[in-house]
Amino acid sequence: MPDLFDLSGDRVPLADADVRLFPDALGPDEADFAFRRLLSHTPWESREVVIWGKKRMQPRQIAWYGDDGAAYRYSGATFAPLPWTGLLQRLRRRMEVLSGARFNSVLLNLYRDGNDSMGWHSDNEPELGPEPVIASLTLGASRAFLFRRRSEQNGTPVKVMLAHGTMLLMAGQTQANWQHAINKEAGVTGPRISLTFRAVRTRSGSSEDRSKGAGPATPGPVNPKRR
Ligand SMILES: O=C(O)CCC(=O)C(=O)O
Ligand SMILES: [Mn+2]
Repeated sequence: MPDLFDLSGDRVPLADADVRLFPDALGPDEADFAFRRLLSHTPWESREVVIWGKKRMQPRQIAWYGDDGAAYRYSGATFAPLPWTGLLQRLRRRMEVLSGARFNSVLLNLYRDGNDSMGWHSDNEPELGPEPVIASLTLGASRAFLFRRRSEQNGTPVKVMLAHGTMLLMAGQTQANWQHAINKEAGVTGPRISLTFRAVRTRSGSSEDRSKGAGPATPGPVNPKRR
């Protein structure tokens, strides 16, 4: 657990961004418990995506949880969130205490091994607001989280290793100026789960009390560009 009075995390030196790491967001036992439980109890779904006109299965599995109105829009369809479990609510609370932000939904990604990945994208949908705060918790295998500037997509990416129990916090202008990705990694044999907590503007406004600054009402988020 981090020092009680140090809630700022370790700053990742990216210009025009606000990215912080909290390596001990969960203690080892908490992280082990959460990983095992989520791996076996989550109704993981595989989704189809269309890449260059061809249908493919997305190279990871997902699950979407959140408050009632926090809809998930994906490839033109809208999916209702699953209701919060006790464990996910406790994890959300921990992420809120560390980040000082409020979240009404969480996207779980399961990377079964190093063949699973996530393509370059920014989490910049209007439904997330102009400077979204996204807290991403890693459980299981370590993976490299890559950043590249949106304006310099051919540059060498900045690599941040995300290990079991680590939270990565992205805020401010991060999504406006940078993209991120998880590449395939030969040699990674174990699964990794990431939980990306977000504040989505809701249709009903029912979660506005919890997610400060949530505005009017369109379903969100999740970038259909990401593969
Ligand atoms: O698995 C990760 O750490 C990345 C997840 C992510 O970028 C997303 O869900 O938008
Ligand atoms: Mn993302």
